[in-house]
Amino acid sequence: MGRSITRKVIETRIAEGSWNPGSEIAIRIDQTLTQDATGTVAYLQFEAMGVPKVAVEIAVSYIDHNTTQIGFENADDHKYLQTIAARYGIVLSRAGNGICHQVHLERFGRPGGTLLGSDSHTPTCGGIGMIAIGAGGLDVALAMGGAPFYLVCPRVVKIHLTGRLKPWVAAKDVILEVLRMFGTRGNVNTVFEYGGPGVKTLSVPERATIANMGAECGVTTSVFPSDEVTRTFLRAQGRLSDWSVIAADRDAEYDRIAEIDLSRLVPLSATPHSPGNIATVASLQGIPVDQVCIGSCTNSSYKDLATVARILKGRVAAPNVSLVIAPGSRQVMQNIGKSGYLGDLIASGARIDPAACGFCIGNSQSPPTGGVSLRTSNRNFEGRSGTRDAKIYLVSCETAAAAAITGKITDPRKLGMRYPRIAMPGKFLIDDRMFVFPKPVANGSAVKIYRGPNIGAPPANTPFPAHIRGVAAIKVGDRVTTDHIIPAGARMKYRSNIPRYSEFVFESLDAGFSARAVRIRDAGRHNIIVGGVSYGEGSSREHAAICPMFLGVKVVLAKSFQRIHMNNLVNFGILPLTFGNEADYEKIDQNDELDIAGAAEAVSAGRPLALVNRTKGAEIGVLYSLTERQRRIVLAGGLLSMQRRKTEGGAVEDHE
Ligand code: MIC
Ligand code: SF4
Repeated sequence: MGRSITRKVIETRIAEGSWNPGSEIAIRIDQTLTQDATGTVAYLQFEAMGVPKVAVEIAVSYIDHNTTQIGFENADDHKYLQTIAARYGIVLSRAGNGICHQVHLERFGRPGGTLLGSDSHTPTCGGIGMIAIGAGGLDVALAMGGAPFYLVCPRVVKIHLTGRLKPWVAAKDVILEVLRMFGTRGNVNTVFEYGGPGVKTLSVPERATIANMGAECGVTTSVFPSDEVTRTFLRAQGRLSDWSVIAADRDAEYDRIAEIDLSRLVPLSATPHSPGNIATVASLQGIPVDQVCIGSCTNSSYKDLATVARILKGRVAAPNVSLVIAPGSRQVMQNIGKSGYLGDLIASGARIDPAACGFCIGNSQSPPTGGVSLRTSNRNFEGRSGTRDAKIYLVSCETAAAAAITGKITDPRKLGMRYPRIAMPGKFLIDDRMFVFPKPVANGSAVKIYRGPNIGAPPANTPFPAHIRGVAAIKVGDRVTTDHIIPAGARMKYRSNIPRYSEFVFESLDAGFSARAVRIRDAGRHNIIVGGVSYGEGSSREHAAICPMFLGVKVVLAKSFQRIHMNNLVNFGILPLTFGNEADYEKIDQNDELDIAGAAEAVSAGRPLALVNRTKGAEIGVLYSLTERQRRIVLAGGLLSMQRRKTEGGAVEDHE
């Protein structure tokens, strides 16, 4: 049997284990990326490792999330990141240069390579034939230091594309169809590999849109072949030498094959409040719209914005619509400027935001109370927009532009216009001056690291307790996202200040949680979080583990976990447990006392645990699915504690 692309790329990078879906493997990482919201803590941890210089082919530190600087905190963080980059041989992409995923695709991604990024949408570069994976900042810091990345060897699902998209149907509709087919749960440790004759009809940015939102299905990553279309894209980027063919063998083996006929797709939307709630745009027609936001790492390429410009040309946004457009990169902004499309967008009344995450992460452009916002981004979790009761619909650029004109949700096929076909530049205007490339100073050690008053020390933890004497400090429902666990938006400026940021854990669900957890912790008991299915969906932010750790959380007991978040819990010494019988979720209430006698010893030996609800007098079956390496990390109180103790010559053994 032949090999899939996924298997080929992974097998050439394998550092531990072998190709055997479901088992733990470690792979070598060629490139890393960080962004400013996860980057500061990642680099604090990197510094703590004592590595003199990054050991990967290229490491890029992007400043793209917190560019609306309210207060000094983010500005300080950016200076810190700039000095860290100079010191350790990292490329810095300055604020204004664009969103990490879009810029990485344009300037650094290369077919057949591996990329690890501290952002859940890192798989965007799967559009160019990379195995690109999102992870917590600590995992990325380790990779920058040259360590391999541990993951569960994935099962590979082929998504076989046939046909060609009809006018007004876009790549966004393809991934919304994938979300309709696969949902947001049950796809962990899986790679979506695209193939079939329909692939060649999609440009690299279109493929990137599809790979980007595979994150919403919870997959490890998504990947496309690298072909002539990829070559054309890389040539237009002046990077022909980075091109190579990446293809699956004809008889490649897959765990499952799903087929999508592109010509049968129609405009779709993810309706409030989950990227998995898919409806046809036709069925939503007529809903009045307050806001339209176009951009984010999903849909902000040259072709996306040029298409919007052609649709809006000569028109002005409907009076009830606030129209916001954020280009994905400075390169996109410069190129739509050069070809005149930017002028059409400005003339339509669009407010042009900087090339950054902006509205997508909720730190600007909040919709009105109870408002309807159509967005081309990838997440519509409740409250993420910055307005708790706003209703966010995720749509293609075409559908967003149609609503901007009509003021209500409109199937773009009903606009009565000819579909604008965009001629792509044979060569983009390329201007790399907003990157700061590191100077080959000997180990950069002469560079002084700048630390503002908001930047703390890397977070530390104590070893896992021998016995858990816990309290169910909070009980939450299904699909609690990392946005619920630790909010982004206006709170994101505290990313480098763990004690302060920790005050906002579960803020939108229970504002009293943080203070209660501190009381429980200070009374000498361990905090336990009780959750439902798919706990920790969404972002890769390790703060959703670090801040609970700071508040004394030792265990999260849930019906199921999202992959990146579960790894983050382990990395910070929090034990992720699942219910042996999901119905037992009902046997726990908030404030119940939950004990696990001999927890550390049992985890160390890989033995089953017995959790007793002392308040209810009930025993609850709990499970953990951790490799031996992960068990050792939890017992040490997290990866950093384990490394520290190793350097200090402590008793805790190394995880290697
Ligand atoms: C997001 O889209 O939620 C973010 C903000 O990009 C996060 C990263 C973060 O929280 O900093 C992600 O997707 O990983
Ligand atoms: Fe930025 Fe939004 Fe993409 Fe996250 S999803 S990286 S916030 S643009």
